[in-house]
Amino acid sequence: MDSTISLEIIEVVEQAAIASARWMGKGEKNTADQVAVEAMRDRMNKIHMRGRIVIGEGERDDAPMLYIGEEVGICTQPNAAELCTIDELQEIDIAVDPCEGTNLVAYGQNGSMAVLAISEKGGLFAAPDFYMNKLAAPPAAAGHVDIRKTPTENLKILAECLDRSIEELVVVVMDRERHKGLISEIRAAGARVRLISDGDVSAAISCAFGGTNIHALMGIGAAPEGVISAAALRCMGGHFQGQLIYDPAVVKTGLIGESKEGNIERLKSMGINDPDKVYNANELASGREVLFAASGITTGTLMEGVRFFNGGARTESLVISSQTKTARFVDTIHMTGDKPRAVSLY
Ligand code: VTB
Repeated sequence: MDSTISLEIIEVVEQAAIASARWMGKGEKNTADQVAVEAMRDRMNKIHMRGRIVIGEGERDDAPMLYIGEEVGICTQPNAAELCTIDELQEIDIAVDPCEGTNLVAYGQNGSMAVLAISEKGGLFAAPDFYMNKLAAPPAAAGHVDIRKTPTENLKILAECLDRSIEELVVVVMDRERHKGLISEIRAAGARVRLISDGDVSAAISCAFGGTNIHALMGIGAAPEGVISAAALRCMGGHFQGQLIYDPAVVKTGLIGESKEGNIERLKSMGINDPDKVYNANELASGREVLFAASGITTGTLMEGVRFFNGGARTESLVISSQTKTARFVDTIHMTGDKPRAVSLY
């Protein structure tokens, strides 16, 4: 993978975050998403790369932009051989979520971000638009906790790995009816629960960083975002496991079909013969090189949201690279006004 991509990709998530943040608090989640998609796509198409969207806004018919299979980048043009170097012509796979937590943006709440993951061709699991049961935990617990164990067992293991009591653990869970039992069990085990209304990618990656006071993410969210979370945790050595949910009795709304058998067939047609398989971070983001980038739209645990001022905007982003073994926080001032002016540092 060409190393300049990791620098340019920062601008991709920054531009998506800025576009979406203009719609913060306006109550229009679809617009907040759409403008992020457009901005992300525009900026991607200015990069010397040969990208293919493997996780995006949906199938081509439903999503006019950043649909699954869409090619992005200068090196996808017919005359690419004249425009690009051999390195830049290597095919890469891209998973995007231009506005993760659309409701959070629409209602001006914390924790939304523009996010993506990149790897060489075949390096990211092309997850179907299903739900996924997820378990994320810090590097110290990687490989010790296991989604096949009960939450109570995992909390005991987590406490041991982190050298603290269960009472000192905080688990993030999405506030959903389907998590009623899970929430009761975590509380009964002694840990504390942080309920979020949306945005489990932010919660998952927060597990990889000490000092966030987030020690695990448990529960069911969307599968495509599970792959993006796994990409970050794979680079950081954190724990991530995901198991697809295909039984409408477990999750009734949204992404999966009405019939369990029908869903199993759908998975088979996508090449997934074992619907109960537990995927770990290395399987969901298996590439030799994996790159993760995110920019805060509204303020979250790891990043500030976009702050607009007269003549510009300021963003905070995070780029994690398996190649350089870095997690880089980038604080950027974008000067958009015509007249040069002094920018406050605080
Ligand atoms: C959302 C969103 C998450 O999953 O909850 C979605 O906030 C699906 O769950 O961040 P619901 O259908 O219950 O809302 C995520 O997008 C990602 O996992």
